[in-house]
Amino acid sequence: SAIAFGLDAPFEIEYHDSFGSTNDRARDLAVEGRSDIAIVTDEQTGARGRLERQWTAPSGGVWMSLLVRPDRPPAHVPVFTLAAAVATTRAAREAGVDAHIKWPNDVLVGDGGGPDAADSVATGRGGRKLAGVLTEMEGEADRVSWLIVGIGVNANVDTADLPPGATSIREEVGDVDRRAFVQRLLEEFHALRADTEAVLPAWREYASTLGRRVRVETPGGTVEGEAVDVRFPGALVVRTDDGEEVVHAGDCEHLRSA
Ligand code: BT5
Repeated sequence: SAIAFGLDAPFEIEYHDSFGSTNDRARDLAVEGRSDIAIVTDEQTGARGRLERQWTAPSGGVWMSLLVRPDRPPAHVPVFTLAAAVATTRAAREAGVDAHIKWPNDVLVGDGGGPDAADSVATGRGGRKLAGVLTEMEGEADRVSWLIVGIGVNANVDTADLPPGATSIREEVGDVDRRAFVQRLLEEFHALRADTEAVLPAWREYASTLGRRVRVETPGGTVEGEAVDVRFPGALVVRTDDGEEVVHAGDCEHLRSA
């Protein structure tokens, strides 16, 4: 294996040099009744983003899916997605990358708000995407049966091998020890899943979305206004001209402030 995964982690680790999509592997293991396992691969050949989008996953990244079975109703699942973004941000910051979270779970570099931030989002030069999270689950009405949290981090990857607007740890600060990075991320995620009350405060601390003008494309239409808070289990509260809207899902864009 390209990475020696003798990790002292709170998850069993299954490592692959190459795989189609680690989320698919995690789903097969879910069907077999497994839990608390992290599938990690050096490259993916058929990785997915949200809404059927493609995810580029060349060799050198941290491409990982966590299979867990939280004793929670399906409605609480977004808090685990936010926890994954927080854990990824902490691991990235420990590696020296000035990472922030764009609602709900994009990890960006160079978009911490302020007057120049909106421009940079539009050009991709400021809000450069370092990582993303794709959560899939199956559940009954009152209880999740399995939850897969897919996390993709552009670690030791050239930006030439990524889509426009993406960045990597290599690009920002140089290569990282992926084993230590994964260990840190898993420890953080493990701590947060055990203490979900801690997720939103941590998320707020790292978010670049709050206090910003945003446009969110939701399944029910476009919502534009100032992002004022995040609310359990992970909804964005947007102050619009007509009052407050609570947005549960969508694609969020940071806009120029005035
Ligand atoms: C995401 O989707 O950000 C979720 C990405 C999850 C990837 C992980 S890797 C392990 C696991 N296995 C999988 O198959 N998936 C998960 P979304 O918010 O929909 O963003 C997708 C968009 O980001 C694409 O349409 C591209 O524009 C852009 N993109 C694709 N690859 C990228 C990359 N490596 N870095 C930055 N941006 C990328």
